Amino acid sequence: MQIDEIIGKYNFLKDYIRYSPFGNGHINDTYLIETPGEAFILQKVNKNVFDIPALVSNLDFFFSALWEYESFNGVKLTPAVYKSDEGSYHVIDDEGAAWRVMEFFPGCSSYAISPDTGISYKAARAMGSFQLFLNELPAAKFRDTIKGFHDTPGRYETFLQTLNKIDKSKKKEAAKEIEFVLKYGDIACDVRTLFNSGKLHERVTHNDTKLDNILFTADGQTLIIDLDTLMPGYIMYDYGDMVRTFTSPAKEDERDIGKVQFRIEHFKALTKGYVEALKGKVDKTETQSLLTGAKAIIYEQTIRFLNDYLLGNIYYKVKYPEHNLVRTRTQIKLLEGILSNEKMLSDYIEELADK
Ligand code: GN1
Ligand code: MG
Repeated sequence: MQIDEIIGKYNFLKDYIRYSPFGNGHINDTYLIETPGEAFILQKVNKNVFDIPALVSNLDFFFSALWEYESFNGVKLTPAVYKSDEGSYHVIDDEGAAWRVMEFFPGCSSYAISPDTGISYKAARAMGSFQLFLNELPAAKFRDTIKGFHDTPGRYETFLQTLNKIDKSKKKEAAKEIEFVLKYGDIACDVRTLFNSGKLHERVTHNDTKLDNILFTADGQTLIIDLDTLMPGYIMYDYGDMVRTFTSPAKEDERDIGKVQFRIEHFKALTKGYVEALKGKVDKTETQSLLTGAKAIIYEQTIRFLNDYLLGNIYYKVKYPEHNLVRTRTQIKLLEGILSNEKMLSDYIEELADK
């Protein structure tokens, strides 16, 4: 279906002037639609990645509960999604992809790199406030939009299978990175043990809490976007993805690995923001799992990028053939930063939680 046809399903867009590609997500296609009065975001959700019926059902549930929560608590958590003329939050095209139209905030900012600890604190605090709402939603009503999304042990298994199927020359190109993943397989084992203990509280979680999924509006609001992976999960992964994306002073695809570092002061700021927002609202096992979550998600992301590189870049959008390998290397550097400070980091989390 053409974009024009989708736009035609929203009466308030009928006088639109133009649309243009917008943002830099790795998975979905996003456009800015300008009308004479205001602008909107139009997004096409990738049907090859997401289980669209599950996603539509999750978000219908989420948005129908959100409005009341926001007005009762006097907060705004995420940009509005507007209903089509048929009264639905998503329009499904003839190929089965889902489209949505959302509120746009002129002059808003989002960051690929956290510019200062104040932003790290504020963004994590907003993610914590968002989780307070998610805590009120029944996880049993939500379905997986991607099977095994944050299943670190499962990702590790998939990676081993990939190693068995690719040829030697490909393996040679990424020999060091493969060796790293194999060396730290115990991270996946620890996660499996934690899952199997049955003690970790399953909640509705965001599952893609990277820094650029947090929007800072010109009038000072901090909003959470990119809700496609909203599904049952564990807060350790949401915390972990913030650690992964707030602490490096370099982009996820920085080629100069010397620029990638684990910034402890950002780790502290984001941990403070998140733990403060969720004080008394998560249990002890969850608090104790946070650092495991940080290690797990960075390890998992290393595997995902590397796996995609080895399979010939079939999942992530790439700008050049080694793009996923470059991304793999930044993840490895970050994970090394965490591993060499582990005791200090876990003491810091414990100290905050006990305050
Ligand atoms: C993808 O869609 P985007 O760019 O926010 C990915 C995340 C990864 C991230 C890495 C559905 O997120 O899981 O962490 O890239 N989303 C999906 O930058 O796979
Ligand atoms: Mg996303």
